[in-house]
Amino acid sequence: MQERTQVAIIGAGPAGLLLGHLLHLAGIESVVIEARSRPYVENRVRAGVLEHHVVDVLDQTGLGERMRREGLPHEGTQFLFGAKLHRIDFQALVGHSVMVYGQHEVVRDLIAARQAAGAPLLFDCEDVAVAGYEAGSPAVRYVRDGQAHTLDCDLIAGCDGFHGVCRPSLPPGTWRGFDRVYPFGWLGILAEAPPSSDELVYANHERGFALLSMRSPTVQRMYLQCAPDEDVEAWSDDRVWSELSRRLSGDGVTLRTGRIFQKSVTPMRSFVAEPMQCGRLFLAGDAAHIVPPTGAKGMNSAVADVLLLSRAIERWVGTGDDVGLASYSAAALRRIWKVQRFSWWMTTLFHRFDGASDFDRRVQLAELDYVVGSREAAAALAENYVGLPLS
Ligand code: FAS
Ligand code: PHB
Repeated sequence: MQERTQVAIIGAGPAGLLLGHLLHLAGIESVVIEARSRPYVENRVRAGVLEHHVVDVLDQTGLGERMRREGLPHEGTQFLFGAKLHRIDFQALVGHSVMVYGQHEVVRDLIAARQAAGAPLLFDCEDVAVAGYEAGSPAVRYVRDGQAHTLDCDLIAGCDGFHGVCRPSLPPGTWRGFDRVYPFGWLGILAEAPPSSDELVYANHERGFALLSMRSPTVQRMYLQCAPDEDVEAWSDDRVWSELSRRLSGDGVTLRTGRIFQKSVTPMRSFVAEPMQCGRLFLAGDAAHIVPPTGAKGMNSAVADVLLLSRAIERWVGTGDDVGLASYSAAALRRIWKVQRFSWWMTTLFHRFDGASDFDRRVQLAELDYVVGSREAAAALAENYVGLPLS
């Protein structure tokens, strides 16, 4: 079946759904094509911290009501090392804060908005493939309910994540990847227990990193550093709580435990694809780059890409001027490399690296001590954490 739209968006994660939402508000047609089911996408637990410009765009585009009601504004964060807590006061240092509101909640709000708008959002699409984007005749092929479809379009937004089909479809020799794989992963849990702290606690402990986060006044989100291929079945609830209590032991932290209802292991990697576009195909979000979650930048970077891309598409559709599209990749990469640096730096600051010498360990602790003891250093961290300028 032959169909047509202005923009074909592949992937219904934060990047694809927000792009569709912004284009709809600009009167530009799009079709979102998603491989998974709606329940799968809506229940996929990932990021938890929204940068201030993400909060702003949700507020400004009619998506802020539930976030404002259920989200948790955070004006600072806590660093724990040497059994001592140190607060980084974002609001005092840089005049901005962040919002703790689960990525899956943002996705649910975006899906609800798209359904309310009656804009096409196709779940359970199989055999998705892109074509014609170099020749100026972009099209997306997919199978749904056993029926083969070809969607002709003016351009394709590849928002299909790190394991999608868009980046691998790029012709060899037209792009290159930059990669760093870390020798550890995170064991993440969701637990029915009130937060053990009012703010996030990032812990540097000799046994390894731990992070105390939350999703609501009754659900905690916690992480601990583990092997990249850790067997999650080897971690009973008791073992998880015992390890977390060792790594989060320190003044003022009282771990509150409860039933763990979700456990998973996430490997850690930094990756960037350059360029992020080819002809009429534009990559955004994890399709183009991934970061270790230590700096809470994954979803926030996807939103930054989409804000750039949507403005470029609106200019092109409205005036025929393609200067925004032509410069999209360069502009997006300029910001994403700064985000990569910050995410890499936060990861090196907090994790235990096997093989690190005693000297390396002392330097790591000295850097933490410097950051929490210097207003300028703390402000530099805060500026990155709450969200670098969009351009
Ligand atoms: P996404 O991966 O969210 O969305 C891509 C969508 O495309 C998916 O719905 C997928 O089903 C779909 N898709 C894939 N292939 C397709 C195909 N062939 N056809 C159609 N659709 C296709 N970031 C943080 O900041 N903090 C965290 O704690 C954190 N934890 C994470 C844990 C895990 C396990 C993972 C994988 C990532 C985590 N991230 C975290 C990063 C994460 O939040 C991403 O940055 C964010 O989901 C990026 O959004 P998208 O670019 O939309 O990609
Ligand atoms: C989370 O709540 O999932 C979270 C928060 C901060 C991070 C990473 C993950 O740096």
